Amino acid sequence: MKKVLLTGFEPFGGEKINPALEIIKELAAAKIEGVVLHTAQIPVVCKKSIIALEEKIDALSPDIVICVGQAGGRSEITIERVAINVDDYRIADNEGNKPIDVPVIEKAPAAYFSTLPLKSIVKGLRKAAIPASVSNTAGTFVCNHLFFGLMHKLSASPKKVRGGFIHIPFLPEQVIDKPNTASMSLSMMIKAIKIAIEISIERKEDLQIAGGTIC
Ligand code: PCA
Repeated sequence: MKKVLLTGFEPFGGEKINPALEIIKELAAAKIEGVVLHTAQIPVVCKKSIIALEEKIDALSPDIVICVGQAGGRSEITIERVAINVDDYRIADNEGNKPIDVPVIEKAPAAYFSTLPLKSIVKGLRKAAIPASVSNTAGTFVCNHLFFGLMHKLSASPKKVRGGFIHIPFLPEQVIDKPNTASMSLSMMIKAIKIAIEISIERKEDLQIAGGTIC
């Protein structure tokens, strides 16, 4: 059995819900073959987000960590490739922090790559008729912050733990007052995260297939 830690953020930016949180609530009781699944809610607060995640990782010692966040406006499930060492918040986080051009972690590397099998996950999701792609930016807000904190911690871990970040679209009920904005149903997103967990466990090496962008 593999121990998987799945995290989701609380609502932010004036939204009443965060699809990531709705997903983890639903998946908390789900049965996934070969998996002991643990879930955690993460605050959309700069430093506190990493502290909450680190506490969970230290308490559980998981084999895989997948963090999920809302990327309002995106139309697909996007598997993030890279976390960068910068905070540059266009909006304040849930406690009013608004850092501009400061490192997530002082003296840490400029970036870390996800260690999830990105291409395999995208392929598996598309096979299940779920729109998905690799993303080359997780932004510079709390999601990137948490993703960077995750990969920094895992890079120093004596145990080989794989981890990464997945951004998901709005739920349909969030776009009622946002014309021409993409959304995805909760059931499709739940299915997508389940598939991502299954593939992350199955595939140690990623597929060598193109998933990049021209510009
Ligand atoms: N999305 C935000 C932070 C929390 C979330 O779910 C982001 O993309 O940074």
